[in-house]
Amino acid sequence: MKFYQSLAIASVTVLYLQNGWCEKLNPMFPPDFLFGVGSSAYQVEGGWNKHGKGESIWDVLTHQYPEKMKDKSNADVTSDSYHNWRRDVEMVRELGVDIYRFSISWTRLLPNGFVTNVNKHGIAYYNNLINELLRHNITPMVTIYHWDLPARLQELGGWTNPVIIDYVTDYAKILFEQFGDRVKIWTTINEPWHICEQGYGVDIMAPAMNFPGIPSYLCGHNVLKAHAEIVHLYRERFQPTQKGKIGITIDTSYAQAKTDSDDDKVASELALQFYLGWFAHPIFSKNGNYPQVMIDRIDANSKQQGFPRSRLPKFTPEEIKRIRGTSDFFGINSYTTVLVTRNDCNNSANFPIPSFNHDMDVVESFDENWTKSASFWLHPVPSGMYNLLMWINKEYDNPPVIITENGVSDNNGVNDTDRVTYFNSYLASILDAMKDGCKIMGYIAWSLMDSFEWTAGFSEQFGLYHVDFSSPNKTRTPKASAKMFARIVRHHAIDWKGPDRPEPSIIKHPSIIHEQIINNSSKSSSRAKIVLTKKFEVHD
Ligand code: GBH
Repeated sequence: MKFYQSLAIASVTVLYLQNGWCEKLNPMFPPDFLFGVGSSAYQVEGGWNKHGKGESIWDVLTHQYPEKMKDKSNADVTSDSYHNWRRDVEMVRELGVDIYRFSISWTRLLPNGFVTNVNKHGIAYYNNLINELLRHNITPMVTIYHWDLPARLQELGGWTNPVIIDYVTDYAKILFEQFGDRVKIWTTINEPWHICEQGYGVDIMAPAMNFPGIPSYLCGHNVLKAHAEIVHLYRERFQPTQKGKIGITIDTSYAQAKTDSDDDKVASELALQFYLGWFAHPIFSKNGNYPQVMIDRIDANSKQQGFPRSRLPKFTPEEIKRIRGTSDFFGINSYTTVLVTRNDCNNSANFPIPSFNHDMDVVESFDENWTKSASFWLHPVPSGMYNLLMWINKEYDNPPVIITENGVSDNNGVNDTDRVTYFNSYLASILDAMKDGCKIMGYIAWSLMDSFEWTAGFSEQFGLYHVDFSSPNKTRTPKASAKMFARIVRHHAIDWKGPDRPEPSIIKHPSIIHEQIINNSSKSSSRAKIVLTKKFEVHD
């Protein structure tokens, strides 16, 4: 037998062994592909006023308006990770993942939001967590801002007031100084669309302002500038010695044209530009700035509505330059797909005027046949993940992507077969996108454990670990999906037990229409291409 033949047989044998003698070989991830799990401070920590922690806008919302939560609950205690961080790290170890993505609570560190008062108990808590992770070779990935704004800053108008840019950069500086010697992946701001539109335009997230059409664009403007300032600070003062990566995490559902009609294809493009492009175009496109289609539509609507200027603020050429390229990777959170069609001239969808939805001009719906989850907005449609990744690839010249959140909700305790199917089918779609050229560096499952799901309270759960919220220690138990995810991580392969993939057909994105609408969009990017590797300084 020739050498290369025995080599081939040997590697096939190894592959089979790695897959645990499955009946057929499951698709595999490259060896340097990173796996992780995520959580966020307000959702898991509890200890809302322990050891000097100050109040955030979520403390205010849940305490003053409990009726806004589906089960009138709050996260005063929740999974109590403030006391259970050792067990949390043990769970991350059990899963065998490379990364734990968590966020830092601004008011645990800076109780009233300002650097004039740094809470040493907050510093100690995150030091403990970070050190325990590193002791077990797990890379901490820290989200600087996951929605829990200091209440004091909200009194100044929160993200609608440009002073936020300085204050959030001050806060980030403390994080780099205190933790940057050990934290090598940072994301600045989690899901700007949710912060701005769900927080200011409607009343779904704190501060629940319910003021459509104006503040959300002011918020977006400041979020983008703040993100850029944090990244410039890191790159100038910390990255040269600390050598970490920093990026943003943006979210969208995939917007699938409801029918094959040109109008519906235009709706798909409009939705992706308004949800994702609003924050991605200024950072990742060749020319920077908001998507042209967004500028044009909001300018025209504002004029027609009698505003003397556009409700979408303008960036100066210097600001456009300062924001563009400020992300070492493209962090994307995505859970589901929506079907889209155009609103019509009569505004039949009855959107408030002015409003984000009226500006976007898209009506969303679901396919009755889609599988359901515990969240009304979340239907598992794995092909949507493929389509979204391909859209990002094309629109922003194939940036290195980290899927920073993906997961599904249920209420089934530890027998979460739907979640097992969800992760396998979404990961299979991600592999398809990688086969078709997308640079996907890593995948972070949402979520490590059951927790407070914002206005849904505890009525729907995303955890790989079940949390018994009625027990004193908030006992954590691995679900079927945790065991399955650990196998995926160990073998770097999909873990199908059944014979078939649930959704084999991939619906390709209508790329022709894409070109018609955004004819001046990016085809290539001068942004430095930084490839994340498994080698993080701190482990060397
Ligand atoms: C992410 O947001 C968050 O980053 C994470 O904290 C959260 O736990 C996870 O997803 C699951 O929701 O009226 O449709 O707005 C994703 C977006 C935020 C979508 C909450 C649903 C409430 C219902 N989700 N939102 S909606």
